[in-house]
Amino acid sequence: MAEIYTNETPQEVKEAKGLHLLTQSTPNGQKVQIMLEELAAVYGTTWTTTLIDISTNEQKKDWYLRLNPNGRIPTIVDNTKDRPFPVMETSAELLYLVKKFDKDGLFTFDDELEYSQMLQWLFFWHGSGAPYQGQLGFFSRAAEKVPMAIERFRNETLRVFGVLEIQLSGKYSDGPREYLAGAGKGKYSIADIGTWTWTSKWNLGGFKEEDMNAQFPHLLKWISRIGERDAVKIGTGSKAVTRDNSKPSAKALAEKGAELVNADLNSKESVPKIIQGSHTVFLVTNYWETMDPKVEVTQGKNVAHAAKEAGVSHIIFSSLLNVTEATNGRLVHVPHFDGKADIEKHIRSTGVPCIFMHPGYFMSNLTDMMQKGEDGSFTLAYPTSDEAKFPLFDAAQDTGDLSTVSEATRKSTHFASVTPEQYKSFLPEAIAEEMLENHLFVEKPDYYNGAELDESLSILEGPQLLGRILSSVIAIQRTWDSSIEFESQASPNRPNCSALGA
Ligand SMILES: N[C@@H](CCC(=O)N[C@@H](CS)C(=O)NCC(=O)O)C(=O)O
Repeated sequence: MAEIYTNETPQEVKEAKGLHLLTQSTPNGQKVQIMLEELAAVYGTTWTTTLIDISTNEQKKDWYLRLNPNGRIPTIVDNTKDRPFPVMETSAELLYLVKKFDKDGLFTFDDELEYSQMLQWLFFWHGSGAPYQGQLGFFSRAAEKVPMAIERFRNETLRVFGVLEIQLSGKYSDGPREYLAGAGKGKYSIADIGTWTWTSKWNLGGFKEEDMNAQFPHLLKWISRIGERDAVKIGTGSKAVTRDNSKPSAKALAEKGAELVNADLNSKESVPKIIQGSHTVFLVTNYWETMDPKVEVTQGKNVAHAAKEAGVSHIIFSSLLNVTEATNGRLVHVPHFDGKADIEKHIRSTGVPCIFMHPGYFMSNLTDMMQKGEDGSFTLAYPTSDEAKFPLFDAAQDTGDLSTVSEATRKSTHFASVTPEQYKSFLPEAIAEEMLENHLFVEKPDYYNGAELDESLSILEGPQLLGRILSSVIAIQRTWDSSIEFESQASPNRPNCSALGA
């Protein structure tokens, strides 16, 4: 039997356990993304994700064709079988997912006739809807305009919108319906999911709102009804889960049109929402937000637990040493280090593959601590001798040293060893003891407790590599991130996700 994976298959695809989704947040990708978010909300279903960039034709490469000979996204791979089992074609994927996970039949039907009705609408859109709307997009945006093709696909798209309008208005049945399939007003099912991701983008086909309202009022109401669902918003990226909605990065998402949802790291229930569908979790906890180590440790544990449940492939944690343990109780007031070490222990105990990053001493602290003298020179006053070794770390640039201050200011710089009391007098009372002991720890034993750093440095091959690892993690951390970009960048050059016109 031919190998399902090759050397070119991305490692994260080969190593995925459970369900793995290969997608881009296009109308077809979003069908499966929404379905998974629905299942996650009800049953806690978990999966991992690889984003495929269709603009580079990754989906046409040999490794991908082995999973989906049609060379299109999305594809799901079920790794719980003896041999990884790939599923292609969105409607087949939706059917596979409800069969496997929807134990209570919430998104499908038990009744034979209702089930048949669901299949009819699912197939109608897959075979007679998406291809027309897709081709309308393709020809409308193509550099070479072919009026006959545009006209044909425009008319056919309007015709299939009309078919949905007949069903939803109940014109030839029992009056208006809420959903495409099911008795009475119908029930939300995979037929709606499969149809909605395309029809909700009717405006990209060049249709006017007043015409749509006049011709397809029930279709438009159905589009809004489904668009209100949380899973639909999350699965399409119109809703973004952030830790703090007031941060500039969260605001940037909002400016792109995303609705922001706050996820509270303190709440066990809310953390899975952030982690769901992530490939790798990069965790940074902030002791200084509450200055309560219990809060920080609880947040770290909540994330570690949810990451394990979600089956993520790695946790990367920005950690620190336990000062109390390293000094055998000599320095016991550095909870912003100790708490992180506790979280690290907890992450290790989950068994999820993990990477711990122990950043050195933040150089940004130096600018706060540097005192400018009357003669313009700078003094750095620390409660250590000038022999203490500070592993300087610039969070943005990764490395640097004190001489840069001299270079930048052309003034001399000094180091001053001050007494603990003097040092504390520079600082607000609430943090004075903690910062004092933190610095005493740097002096003795030393920042990394005497550990040899050769192994860590050889992994990093220099600080730039770390930067690269982190930026690639950030790029993939939330499955549907690309959708917002995608919506706003529909361009004639985008290949073959034809709803958006390529
Ligand atoms: N019939 C397929 C269509 C999938 C499809 O056309 N996907 C588009 C994205 S929306 C794609 O992969 N385009 C890239 C290409 O054509 O190479 C399905 O329902 O899964």
